[in-house]
Amino acid sequence: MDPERTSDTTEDLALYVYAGCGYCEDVRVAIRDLGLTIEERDIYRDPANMQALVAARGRRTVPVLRIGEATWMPESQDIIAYLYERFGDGEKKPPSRLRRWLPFLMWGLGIAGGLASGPVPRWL
Ligand SMILES: N[C@@H](CCC(=O)N[C@@H](CS)C(=O)NCC(=O)O)C(=O)O
Repeated sequence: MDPERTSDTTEDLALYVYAGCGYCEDVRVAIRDLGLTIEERDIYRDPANMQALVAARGRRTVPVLRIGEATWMPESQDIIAYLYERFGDGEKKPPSRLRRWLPFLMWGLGIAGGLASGPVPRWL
């Protein structure tokens, strides 16, 4: 592992998000996987965040990673690639999208299984 990378911090980063945004969750999964802490700025909870985002980008689409003062990086997949490139150990790869959807898939299968093994309807 590059020793310089271990001393890299996330102090220059802020992630613009809002609650319930699926693409933001993709980025959060990567952040957790990398063991990072990145300040989140919710654009609906704090109007100043919305104002700053729209002033910089002309649109409110999130997630956007702010890097330092001047760089605003949109697109969840670009943000994820950037984080793995900067903070990954060279071997860690972004988690697949399946990993994000697996809990929902299992939940759906659980319901389907529950229905299939439920009480036999009277008309059968
Ligand atoms: N391709 C973008 C899509 C981002 C996106 O569609 N974000 C939604 C929330 S999950 C959004 O901000 N929609 C409101 C808008 O675009 O004004 C990415 O992967 O980051």
